[in-house]
Amino acid sequence: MITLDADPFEYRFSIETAALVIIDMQRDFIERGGFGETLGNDVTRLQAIVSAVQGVLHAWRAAGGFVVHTREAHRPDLSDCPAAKRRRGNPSLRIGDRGPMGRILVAGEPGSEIVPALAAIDGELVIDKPGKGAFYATPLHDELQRRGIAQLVVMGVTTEVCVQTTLREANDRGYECLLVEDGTESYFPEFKAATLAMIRAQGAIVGWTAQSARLLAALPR
Ligand code: C5J
Repeated sequence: MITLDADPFEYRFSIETAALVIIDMQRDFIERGGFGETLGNDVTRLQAIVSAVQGVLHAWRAAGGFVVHTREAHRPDLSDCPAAKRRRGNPSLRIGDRGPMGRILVAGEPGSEIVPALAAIDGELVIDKPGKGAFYATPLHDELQRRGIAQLVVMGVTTEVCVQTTLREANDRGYECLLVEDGTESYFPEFKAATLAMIRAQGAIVGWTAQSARLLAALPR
């Protein structure tokens, strides 16, 4: 069992029963011309965490841990995209429209791919999800249960949308979750800070948080 100095108190996990879950580190959120930018956001904030996420990913792989990557990506016919989701907001391009990286948030298009520095390798699970949460309408829970996973170490974007929704879904399903503070980011710094505070409040009501340096120091080499 590994014990991590986390907030609001120690987080315990074993590399055999934990999964590293990396949420939506896709070109559509992180690069210019994707979904994030069509909504008027500055994507450079998200680009800044790629190296921290990569550091944890490499250390987790070296420790022999299981890795899950998620992508917010719809079927090409958009049959899994509610009309209300497509209508929402005032983006310059809507889900399914063609942009500089192909059709926005559509599986198989260049924009829906994970950024090259974090691409999945053989043996890692990649989940395409139609919602913000990674458990909604996906096989994720079954895949984790099948492998005896009980703890999730989570990174990715954006902190208050897909990351927070996934953490809450996971918590309700009985997983103990740690969010890596410098491995997640939002287009809005105040939303990131509020999310971290909400997660660890009231005695880890949703989960724990810690800087990646603490996790890296605790992982077996
Ligand atoms: C958003 C996400 N923000 N991955 N998706 O729409 O957080």
